[in-house]
Amino acid sequence: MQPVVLLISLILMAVLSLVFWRAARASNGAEAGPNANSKRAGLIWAMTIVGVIVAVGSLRPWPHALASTDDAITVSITSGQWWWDIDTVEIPVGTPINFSATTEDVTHGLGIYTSDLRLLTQVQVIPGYTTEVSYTFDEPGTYQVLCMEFCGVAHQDMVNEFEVVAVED
Ligand SMILES: [Cu+2]
Repeated sequence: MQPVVLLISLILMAVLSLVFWRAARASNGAEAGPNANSKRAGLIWAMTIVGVIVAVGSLRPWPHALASTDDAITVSITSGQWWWDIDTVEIPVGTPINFSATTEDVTHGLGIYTSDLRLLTQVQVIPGYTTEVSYTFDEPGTYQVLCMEFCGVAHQDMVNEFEVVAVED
C-alpha cells in the first residue's frame, strides 16, 4: 500500500509543479485577459465540487456509530502510563462489542489488533472523556491491545490482550 501512496503523491506533486511552472511562465509580463475572472471562478467551483465529492466518498464508512442492537456487549477498558485494564477477557465471537475506553492520565490510542498485528479498529482515549468504538469479531483467537499514541518512555510496553471465544447456544 505504501509504495502506491508514494507513487500517487509523486505524480500529484509533478502535476502540481507543472501547473505552477506554466502559471509562472504565462504570467511573465502578460496582463490577465477579459475572461480570466470567470475562468478562475469556474476553476474554484470545480475544485470545490471535486473536494466535496472526494471528502464525502472517502469518509462514507463513518466509524463513530455504536452497535445499538440488543445483543451488544459493553467492554470497559481503562488505561494509564503504561497499562491497559480490560474488564472482560473472554469476548464472544459474532457479537457486537462496544468498547468503552477511559484514561487516568494522558491521551492514549486504543488499537485492537489480530495476533499477527493487523489493525482492526482504534479510538483515541482522551483524559476526562469516555470514548467508544464498536467492533464485531468474526474469528475466535487472541487479540492484542496496543497503544497508538506516543505517551511516554514506556509507550511500547503498553500491551494487553483478550480472547475471542466461540459461543455454544
Ligand atoms: Cu499510551
